Amino acid sequence: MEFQAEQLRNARHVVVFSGAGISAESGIPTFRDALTGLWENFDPAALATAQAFRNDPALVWGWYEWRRAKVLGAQPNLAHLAIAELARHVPRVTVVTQNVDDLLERAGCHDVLHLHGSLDLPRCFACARPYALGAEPLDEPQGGRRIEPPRCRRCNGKVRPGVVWFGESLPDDAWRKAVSAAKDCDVLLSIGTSGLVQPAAEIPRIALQHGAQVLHINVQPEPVAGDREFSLAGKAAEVLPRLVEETFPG
Ligand code: BV8
Ligand code: ZN
Repeated sequence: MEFQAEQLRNARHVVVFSGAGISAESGIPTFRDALTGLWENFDPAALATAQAFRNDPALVWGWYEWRRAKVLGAQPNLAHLAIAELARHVPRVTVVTQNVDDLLERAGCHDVLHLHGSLDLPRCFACARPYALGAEPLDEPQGGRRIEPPRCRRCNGKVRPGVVWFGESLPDDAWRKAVSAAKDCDVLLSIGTSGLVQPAAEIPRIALQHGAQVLHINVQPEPVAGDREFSLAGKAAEVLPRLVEETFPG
């Protein structure tokens, strides 16, 4: 059974849940593409953790600055833009992302819930004071180059990336809002995520449990169960604009 466009057309509240796959066509490698993924030279368990930062702050800060430079040099793609367009037609759209880039905001999405933080909000590792990044990152270093983290103006502590590392809890506010939206929505679009990382991966399941239709958009066909879960295989920047155009023509 195919996902029907009118399910989206008649929706009162849609949740859009995104992962690294939605930024792939903006040139930001996902975590799963072993050969080209962000983690090609690094083991996620080794770098995206507070322990890694304690062990080698310059390596971890350098990795995130490399990623932040990639995002600054990237543009939102047609998938990001299609979500902003969808929000102009559906009475209520809640955008929830696992991504730490700002491409959804730059595409015109508002109140994006970042479950795993953001590259643009670094803070002091010691006293948590927010740190204002310079306008331009260092020119793009080769991935993996060490860059000494800046120091906190208040306590001289090392500045850390504003992301949620493995073993760290998700921001309370974003998590609570995401769960509440998943419980309330009529349709949840899950876009470009492997669904491996917990507890974020629970969001589509919560929506399904509360009666929503769930549509997975992924280059890999997703295994689906029951009569309210669907999968559309293809690239987000191709499938999503077509779905929005078919649902809200003209
Ligand atoms: C917590 C920020 C506890 C950092 C990230 C064992 C079993 C289960 C769970 C655990 C376990 N051991 C540990 C855990 C918990 C752990 C976890 O889930 N580990 C996993 C690896 C098993 N989770 C945590 O630690 C979380 N915290 O549990 O806290 C706690 C509780 C109370 C008090 C204290 C502590 C925190 C997890 C957050 C980690 N931070 N990001 C950074 O970015 O560096 S996760 C990071 O990886 C991303 O944010 C994202 O969430 C994840 C990657 O997943 P995706 O986004 O799905 O991307 P991926 O590359 O995997 O997939 C891309 C998909 O797109 C693919 O399916 C591909 O087919 C598709 N695709 C590709 N191109 C396209 C496309 N689709 C469409 N179009 C395309 N063009
Ligand atoms: Zn400080």
